[in-house]
Amino acid sequence: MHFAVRFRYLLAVMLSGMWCARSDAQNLNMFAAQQNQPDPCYSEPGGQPRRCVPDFVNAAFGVPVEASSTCGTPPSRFCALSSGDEGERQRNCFVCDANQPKRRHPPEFLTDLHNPNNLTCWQSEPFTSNPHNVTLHLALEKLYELTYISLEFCSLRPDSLSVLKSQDYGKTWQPYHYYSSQCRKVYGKTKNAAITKQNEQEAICSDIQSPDLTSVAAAGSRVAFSTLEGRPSAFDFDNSPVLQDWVTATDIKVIFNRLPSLGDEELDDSIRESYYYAVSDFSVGGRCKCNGHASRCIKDRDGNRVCDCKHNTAGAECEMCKPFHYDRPWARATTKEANECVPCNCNLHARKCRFNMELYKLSGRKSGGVCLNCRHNTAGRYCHYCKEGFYRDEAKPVTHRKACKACNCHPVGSSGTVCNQTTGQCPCKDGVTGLTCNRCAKGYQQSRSTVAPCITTVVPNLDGQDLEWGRTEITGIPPPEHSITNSPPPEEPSPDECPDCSKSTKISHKRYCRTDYVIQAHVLSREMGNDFVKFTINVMSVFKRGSQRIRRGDQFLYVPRHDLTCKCPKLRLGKKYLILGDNNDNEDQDGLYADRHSIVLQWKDEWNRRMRKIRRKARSGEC
Ligand SMILES: *[C@@H]1O[C@H](CO)[C@@H](O)[C@H](O)[C@H]1NC(C)=O
Ligand SMILES: *[C@@H]1O[C@H](CO)[C@@H](O)[C@H](O)[C@H]1NC(C)=O
Ligand SMILES: *[C@@H]1O[C@H](CO)[C@@H](O)[C@H](O)[C@H]1NC(C)=O
Ligand SMILES: [Ca+2]
Repeated sequence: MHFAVRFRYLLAVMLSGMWCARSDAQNLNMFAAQQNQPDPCYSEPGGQPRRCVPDFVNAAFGVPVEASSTCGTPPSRFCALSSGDEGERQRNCFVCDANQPKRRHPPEFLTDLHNPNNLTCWQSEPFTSNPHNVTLHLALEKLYELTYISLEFCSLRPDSLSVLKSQDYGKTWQPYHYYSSQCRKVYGKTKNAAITKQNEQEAICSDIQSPDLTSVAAAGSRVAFSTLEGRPSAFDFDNSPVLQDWVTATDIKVIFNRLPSLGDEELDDSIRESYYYAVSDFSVGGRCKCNGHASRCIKDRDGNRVCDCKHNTAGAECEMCKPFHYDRPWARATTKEANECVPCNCNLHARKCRFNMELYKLSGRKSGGVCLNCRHNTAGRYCHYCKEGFYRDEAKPVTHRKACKACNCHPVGSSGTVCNQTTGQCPCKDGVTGLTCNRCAKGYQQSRSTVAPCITTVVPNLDGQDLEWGRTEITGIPPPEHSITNSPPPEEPSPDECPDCSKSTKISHKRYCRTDYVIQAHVLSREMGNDFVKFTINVMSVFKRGSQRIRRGDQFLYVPRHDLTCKCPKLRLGKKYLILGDNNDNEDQDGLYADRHSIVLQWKDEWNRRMRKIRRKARSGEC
């Protein structure tokens, strides 16, 4: 930054009176003119983000200044000193009167349009003792990055003055600069002290030449403090947070501490009339602070001055990333790097995200955004995969609202509700197949059991059967008739080979006592073995438990194949039976046993009461 050069140029501009003014009307006009112009915050062509800054302005222009002392109420007499043709001191006296337009010297004249040919001056009240402090307070109502502060005097230039700045709208103040002919005596500072990298935020005291009393009244006597001059990091300003902070202020205060002595120790009235401060121009050169992310400042809805932030930034100074743009940390734009804020990648499934430094570092400083509240059944840091119970529909883009499909795992055929998130395959029970586990695999046949909905069969099931049970179907409730698939019945034996199993249909107490177990069961499926047919039954009620301690639920029932072919007993799939049988002595079989000696009767609901009655009687010892 060729600061000194620019500063001199600016000074020249200011002194020539062509001062570039800041006013809202003007800003509006500038805005209108800029409407069709390329946005300086983006490269042209290409639209790449790049550093942009608001115009360099006199931030004080038109801004009201608060003065601790202003002449004119009541009117008072002043005498400006000047030197006559022969070097003698001349007095040029006038009156300050706040009520007379041509004799007013209000604080507005500090920051009005500066015309060197018609100086308008603010003027303090005359004071009776030197030193005497008078303060000017300029509130910019926004953070600015200041390049210089300049004061032009209308009459005698002060001998000592201090400049302070605030970064918090006037709550706290820190010294910015001192001017004095006696730095050490007045401010306890070394005159023109050197600034090193270690004390770049230190206010220094510049020597101010005691004005030659013969030319004290020369108009245009000016002091100007440049904020960066003599500070080593000024040439690497982009990379110096210390100096970036140093030039930042919301408010500037100037305190005039004393005038040079006019030589008269006793202030008589004639001298007294010459002791006052008068300033024709108070300028503050700088830019609205936007951290390189805005090319102008505007007024927001509440009338506050704020940056017109670009690069996905937000805040009065574009000092943070705007919502949902937290994929990398906020940074000030530099000439090399725009450091724009980057939106989180949530595949259109989330509206919120947060920044995570750990993840950012792990990614090689590329991405630190973590999506919050992924919608559309998505999950993950980028909402990039499907949440449990859903799988990716590859036919749709990952950003699609329906990119994730419900697993819809069959409640009976699946052993869980969570499918493979890529393929959608539900976890199927043994013998069950299909994406949602809704069919019996080849070589399996549908049973009525929810535990083993498909069981192996000797008769190959070439097509596979659809499990048509609805979600509400649970153990014990019969399926719709049409879903029952009967496998071919066992081959018919010749009637001669069949025993006479003339059946008693009477359920007597005696009969109850004579058998080992009495149950009500639902026949679910059938599996052919060499000597036995293995039925899967659902035991619905147990009236007598037998030595096998029969419990309710799905289990096997073995029937000798020969007996079955003789229809002794007769068992049909999907039907309910009352079965009175004996304990199974075959240790190879894990289930109940029935044969031609058992009583197997198709169930009638009225038997419920009857069976309970018998059971009660039997339990009371009557067997
Ligand atoms: C000087 O400025 C004052 C205040 O703005 C104005 O009233 C006056 O007319 C100006 N005089 C000249 C000669 O321009
Ligand atoms: C004037 O200001 C100086 C420096 O800020 C201070 O030390 C001094 O006490 C002040 N004098 C009065 C009369 O307020
Ligand atoms: C999901 O299926 C794919 C393809 O068959 C397989 O590679 C992957 O391991 C499965 N994932 C899980 C969690 O089982
Ligand atoms: Ca003025």
